[in-house]
Amino acid sequence: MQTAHESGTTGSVRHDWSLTEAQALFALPFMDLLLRAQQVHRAHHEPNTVQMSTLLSIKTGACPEDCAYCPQSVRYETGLDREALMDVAAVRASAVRARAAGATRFCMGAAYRSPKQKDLEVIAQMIREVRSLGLESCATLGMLTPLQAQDLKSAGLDYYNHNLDTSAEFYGEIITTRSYQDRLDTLAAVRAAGLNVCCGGIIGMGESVTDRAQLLRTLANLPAHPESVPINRLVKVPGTPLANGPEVDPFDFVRTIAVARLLMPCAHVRLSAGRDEMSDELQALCFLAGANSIFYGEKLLTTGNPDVAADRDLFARLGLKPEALKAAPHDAAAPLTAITATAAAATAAR
Ligand code: SAM
Ligand code: DTB
Ligand code: SF4
Repeated sequence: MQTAHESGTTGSVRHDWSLTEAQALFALPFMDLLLRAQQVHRAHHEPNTVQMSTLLSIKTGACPEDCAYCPQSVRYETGLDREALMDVAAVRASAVRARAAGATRFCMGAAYRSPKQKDLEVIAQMIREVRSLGLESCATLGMLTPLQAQDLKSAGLDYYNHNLDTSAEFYGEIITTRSYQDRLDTLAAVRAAGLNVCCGGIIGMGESVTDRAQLLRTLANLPAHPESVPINRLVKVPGTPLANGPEVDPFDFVRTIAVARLLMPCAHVRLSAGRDEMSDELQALCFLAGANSIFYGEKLLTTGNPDVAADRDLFARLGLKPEALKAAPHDAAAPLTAITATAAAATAAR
């Protein structure tokens, strides 16, 4: 008889995935793939438990990069109001609201190619404020040098988000102003600084299944798997070059989540942008496929996200609960377990 390990149901942590192997997973019958993904999920994670991050755009629009999906690029007419770097008190107030709603991580996003030193000093203060509230901190500020990554680590940053977005082969169709290698270099700097890595991609930009397989195996074959893997479904923003792109078959989106789960068993796979246009049933399939993290709160960076009441309702209907922090940051001002317990109780009461 085969052991669970031999039949691939526990999911060993590997860094040598071939394209053929990843493609074979995408080609599995849907039910077989979901079963395997849920088995591997349960071997590595608490079942029915979802980590919740809240996003805030701390500097919006006027970005010099040309990412074809992005409403914040200065090159596209998307009608977005640009906003300078927020002040620290306003960011703190937003983090307080996120914590009260039940988020455990607060992610600050800035429309930069790379941050300037004077801005990093302000952002370091924001990070300290977020951590003093007992929240995990995350930032996504574009490319970083090794020294900048170290400065963010010194300020207390927990996670840095920097996505590969797609395969190296398809990348040039989407972005021309920086290279795939630039992104890998930033990820290496983030890892070397001792930060947790949040890195994923976008589905629905016209990429092939092979591109999706290549993206996921590139992530899985990094020296260490990212701790968080956001899988975004393209939000088609009018005015961007991808505004009229092809629809993604919802089952293919679920398959991508499942393959991410199988290739990176210990990672938190985040069902990220695009949830606002997903049915409850599709989201439930994504959780079944191994997604165990979401962006929580009415807004992503500039586009919509399901409101808190809708997510609490969905969690209650599916029997899902928010993940508690494993250990509160050093200077936590409030016990996070109490906050998540309150959020869970609110959910259960619905
Ligand atoms: N400027 C920084 C950067 O590019 O790394 C940080 C912010 S950027 C908006 C963060 C990520 O959001 C992108 O890498 C992309 O994966 C995702 N994103 C942006 N626009 C999106 C859209 N319309 N739909 C889905 N994901 C999107
Ligand atoms: C990620 O992978 N998705 C988030 C976060 N990391 C920064 C951003 C999604 C942005 C969707 C478009 C918008 O709201 O501007
Ligand atoms: Fe700028 Fe980031 Fe948007 Fe690209 S994804 S245009 S780098 S804000």
